[in-house]
Amino acid sequence: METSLVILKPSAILHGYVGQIITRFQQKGLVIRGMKMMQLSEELLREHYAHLVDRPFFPDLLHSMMASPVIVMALWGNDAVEVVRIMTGATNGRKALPGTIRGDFSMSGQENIIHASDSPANAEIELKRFFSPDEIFSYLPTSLAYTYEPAEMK
Ligand code: IDP
Ligand code: MG
Repeated sequence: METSLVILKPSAILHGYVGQIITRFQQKGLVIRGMKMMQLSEELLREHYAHLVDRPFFPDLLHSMMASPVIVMALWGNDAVEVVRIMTGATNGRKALPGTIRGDFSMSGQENIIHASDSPANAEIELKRFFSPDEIFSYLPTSLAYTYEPAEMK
């Protein structure tokens, strides 16, 4: 089992899509092991988006990500990182397939509703970036035995 880091961006908060997006993750079978609202700082965003700081759109991205508080989530499950990325869809909402979160809620490359970790290694780094250890809860939902076969719960 693994945990992915998801951010409901200001484009999700300001459109009022929070409930619909969280519902999708829960009905898929991902378990919410951490969730909180926070205001992102420029310092944190420069670290989180270090691979983009030299791109011409970076100042706009910073402004967009600080436009409102965000909601950060730790989502747990088998192959959680890959499952969440599949549910997220392509970066540009106009290219993201219908049925994906970006495909269904976004028309934009920047205002694309959520962030999702892109690899298990980055998920571990991002979880530490946004959560302290006491904000992650290791409970098991009662439905687990009907979400996975035994061999899948590793
Ligand atoms: P990802 O979010 O699909 O992993 P990344 O390339 O890691 O995509 O980019 C991080 C975020 O930066 C995107 O989700 C989007 O908000 C923004 N972004 C990426 N490329 C562009 C672009 O070409 N124009 C505007 N914003 C972009
Ligand atoms: Mg990325």
